[in-house]
Amino acid sequence: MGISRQAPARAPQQGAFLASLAGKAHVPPPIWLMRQAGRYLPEYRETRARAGSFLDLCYNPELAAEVTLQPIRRFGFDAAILFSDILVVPHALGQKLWFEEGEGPRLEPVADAAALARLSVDAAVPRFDLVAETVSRVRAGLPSSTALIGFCGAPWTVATYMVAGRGSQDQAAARLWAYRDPAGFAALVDLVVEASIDYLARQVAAGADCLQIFDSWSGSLAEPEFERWVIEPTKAILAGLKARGIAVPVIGFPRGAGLLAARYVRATGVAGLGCDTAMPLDVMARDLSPLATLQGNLDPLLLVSGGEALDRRIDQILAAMAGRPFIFNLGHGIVPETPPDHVARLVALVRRTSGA
Ligand code: 1CP
Repeated sequence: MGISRQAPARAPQQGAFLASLAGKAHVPPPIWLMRQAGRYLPEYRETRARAGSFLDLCYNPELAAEVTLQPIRRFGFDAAILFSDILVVPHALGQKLWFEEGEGPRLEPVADAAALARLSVDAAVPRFDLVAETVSRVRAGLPSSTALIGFCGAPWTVATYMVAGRGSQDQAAARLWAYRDPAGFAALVDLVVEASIDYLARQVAAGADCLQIFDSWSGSLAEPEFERWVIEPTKAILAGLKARGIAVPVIGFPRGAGLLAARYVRATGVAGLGCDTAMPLDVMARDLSPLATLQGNLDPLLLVSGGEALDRRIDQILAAMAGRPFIFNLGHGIVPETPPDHVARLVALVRRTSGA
């Protein structure tokens, strides 16, 4: 598990997040939330309105750094995550991308080799550099014990959007292309792998302490396709980073992978596993300890509904993971309806842990 378990470069000031990722059972466990910067925060909505469009915000280093820092100031999370989007990679490669207000992303679909040939990693550099500038601004504004997470979408998940031109429930367009023309689809995935290595390497050079790879749609693949389109490309990204001398820990988030998540960890060498809401943390921990640190997996909707049920679940998760390296998080991204007060309560309850 070579590259991902080495001591991070920032070791002398290492905070709880990087210690947990390196395999230490920290009490209380560190906490951050996927999509912790976003529409549930009034200060985000204000900055977003100033930026213009969502993409303008992603490519504005000053404002993107500001929204990255907002949830850190408000809640004191143990890690900040770069504010950007997984679809910045296809956009930087040259694919047309826009966000329909209230609906989500739209792209001009890539459906064949000719469309693929119009995309290039060289073209992506200026936009990748803007994101890297955001990373260095965030690092400069963060306490040294707060980790900074860089990220990208996993090639499979990014490809599902590139091929369908939008989000879809079944990822049918990409699955069909992969079945009908595996070599053609592999060319698309290889391009995303290459671009992602470059993108992540720039984020690390600019100050990211850790990387997360979001594979939100890995659960739509059968076992052989999961091997080919989830595990292999993720392995290739980790190998590419290692070849560039990059040793920061990587967290994989193969959402919906179920039983295949353990194989994913063993095959890719990720230091951390983001667990979705359905994953039984204690079972997974017994299987994977001490290979990887688990992260997760509170239901984002429980954070919306709150009350005693939320308090109870927080305690159950803490109890299941007591004595093991663990990073508290949600099982998927925070939703816009989340009351900020509930987030504050979550952080307070997790930090109250004595380790008993
Ligand atoms: O109007 C707005 O403000 C846009 C909403 C929004 C936000 C806040 C989008 C559009 N993206 C983001 C930021 C974002 N996206 C981050 C920032 C860091 C953070 O605070 O966590 C990250 C890590 C992402 C990752 C992302 N984007 C994923 C993977 C994680 C997941 O949620 O599964 C995916 C699938 C996307 C695509 C995307 N971007 C935006 C939306 C609404 C979507 C989902 C589209 C869909 O499938 O319907």
